[in-house]
Amino acid sequence: MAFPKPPAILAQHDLREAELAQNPAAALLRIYAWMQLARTADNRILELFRQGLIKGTVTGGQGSEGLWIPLALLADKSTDVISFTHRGLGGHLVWSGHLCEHLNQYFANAGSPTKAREGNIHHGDPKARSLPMISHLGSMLSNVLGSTDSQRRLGKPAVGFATFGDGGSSTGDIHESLNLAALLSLPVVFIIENNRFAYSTPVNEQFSNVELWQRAAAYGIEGFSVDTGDVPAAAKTFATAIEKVRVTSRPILIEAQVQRLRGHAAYDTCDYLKPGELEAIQALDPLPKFKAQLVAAGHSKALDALDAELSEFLEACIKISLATPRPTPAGMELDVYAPASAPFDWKPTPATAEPLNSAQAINAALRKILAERPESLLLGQDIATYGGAFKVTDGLYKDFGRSRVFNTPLAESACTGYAIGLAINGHRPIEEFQFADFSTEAVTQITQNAATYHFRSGASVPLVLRMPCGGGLTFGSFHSQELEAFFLSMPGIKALYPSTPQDAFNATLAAYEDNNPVMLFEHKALYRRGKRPVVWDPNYRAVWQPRQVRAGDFATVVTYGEMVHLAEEACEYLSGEYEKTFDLFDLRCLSPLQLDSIRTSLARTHRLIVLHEGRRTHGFGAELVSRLTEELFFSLEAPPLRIASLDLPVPFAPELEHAYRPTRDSIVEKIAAWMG
Ligand SMILES: Cc1ncc(C[n+]2csc(CCOP(=O)(O)OP(=O)(O)O)c2C)c(N)n1
Repeated sequence: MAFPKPPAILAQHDLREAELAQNPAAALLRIYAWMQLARTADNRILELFRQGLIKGTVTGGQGSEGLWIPLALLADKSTDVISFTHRGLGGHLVWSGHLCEHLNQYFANAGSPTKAREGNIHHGDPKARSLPMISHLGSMLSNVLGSTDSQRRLGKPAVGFATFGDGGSSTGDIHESLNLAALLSLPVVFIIENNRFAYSTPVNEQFSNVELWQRAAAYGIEGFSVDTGDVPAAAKTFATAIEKVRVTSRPILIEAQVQRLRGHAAYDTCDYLKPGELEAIQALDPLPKFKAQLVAAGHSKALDALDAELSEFLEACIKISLATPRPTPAGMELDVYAPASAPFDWKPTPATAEPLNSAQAINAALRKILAERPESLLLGQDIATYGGAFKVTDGLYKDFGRSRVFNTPLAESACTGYAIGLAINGHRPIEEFQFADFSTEAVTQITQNAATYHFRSGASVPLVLRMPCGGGLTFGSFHSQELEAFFLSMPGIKALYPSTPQDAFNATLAAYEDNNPVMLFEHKALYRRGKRPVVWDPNYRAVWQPRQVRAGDFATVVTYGEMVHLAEEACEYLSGEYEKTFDLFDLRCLSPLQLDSIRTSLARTHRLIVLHEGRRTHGFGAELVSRLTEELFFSLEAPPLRIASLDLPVPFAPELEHAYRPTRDSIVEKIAAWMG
């Protein structure tokens, strides 16, 4: 069905600073038209929700239009980056798309830009650099930083708009993002949409008695407050600030005073407000005040005609969106991941003539990536001059410079969000976590944001997360963990776990060229264990499949990481002492699981042993056993054996850690007991 033609004034999505001075009437009428459309659309969406035609909830922007409309009109939408808050419908309308598409999102129908996989205002337009929000307040800022930086790296004069509420201002991500933007000198306008409430909680119960814009000084950036109740004045202030940021490339923090005219969301009864408080807030509504200014300037007739035209357009759009078919589940599972990329055109050069350990093999792969792929960059703590805690990035900063290899502050969440922003915009960042354990600081960005991105928006996030993991090195609870089961219970993440230098080299290249977030688990104990020749392997993508390490017929053994080496030793011993041979598989790819060759083996051996270093309960082995036996259960000749670490935090002392995790001897003992 064709979308209705918008009123002529809505063909203009832009407003330049000069226009406000030279032709204020035209500029202000344009602002008014978009504000009125946003207001009436928000009001009608609320009614449609109350009629049960819109599900979930709706958080209207009534009272915030004096912020969103001038801002979105003033932005250079051919290059700038934004992520709106849950009150920014007006901004979305200006930025891109037809009103019908936005309504389709609310109706969650077949025409929804998120294919109805997300609700209400959780959409954007990644191709037009409007980044779709996730619910977790604070999380979108760092994405804006990354995409803005990506635009600048591509030579575009972009400004980013990182927007959040007074409630969101208390999250850690806000601090991390402000600090990062100031540190990297990113051209980002941070905007606080201060409506003085987080749901029912007033600002005096959210933070101590400071004005939010004053926090700017702590980051060494400019900050100020603006009252969006005076729309023409606010528009001028935004215009000046945006152009200043565009030129100076220094971030700015703006606290925009707005109103929240209809409570937090559709279901909010507002009974936490004092008597008369809601009426007092509603008396500050910027739209009637703005309209009165325009009427006083002689535009009464034009405004009446415009209001009627906008209302007719809105109703026509609602009609079309209501008639759009309901969505179907087709393609949902396929869309969890972005489609595979074609292999990159790598130069077929060997990593080096010398044998390498795994740390050196990863270093060689990273060097190859930096040399051959201009969109690549490396970030992480201490990875530049120092070469990383495990020296895996040794020498790369020296050879490729700070723009490609750079240190980050201790801000895993914002740095991951920043990397996501870079990735959405066409760069391919590789982020090193100093220890995999610290990735828990970035759980929201990894599992809720990056991992869900393609499913909900269709955009790819080609991002490699390097995870130095594993124990046996007396590093204690917080530097030794295996977190694969923790992360991979969430959909949308791929994961490789190499156990040899050649696989480490291949896995780094394979992870890099994938169009999805890929966790690269690197066992720290393997970094320096033994050097092996590492060659250019045209079949490097085979690391996405298991590797058969030994052949045998008594049982099928499945493992990965450092345990591959212990399993080899155990199998060797058992074949000598017990004359039993084993099909031993190094899984290599933990997500998405590729189990066909292992299933074929199990169909022959009828016995399954699963071994891993992570904890047993809810461990990765539970999934492996289940997947491998659900079809072959009745052909098994023994119950599957699961060997894993104890259900404990990783203990520190060597004797305790030895008792905690599988060792060659404990593996032999457990298999021998199982064999009976
Ligand atoms: C990190 C996080 N915690 C809790 C919530 C639930 N929540 C949704 S909106 C909201 C209030 C947000 O207040 P504010 O940032 O001021 O935005 P406003 O709704 O007032 O525009 C809360 C608590 C959330 N979305 N994210």
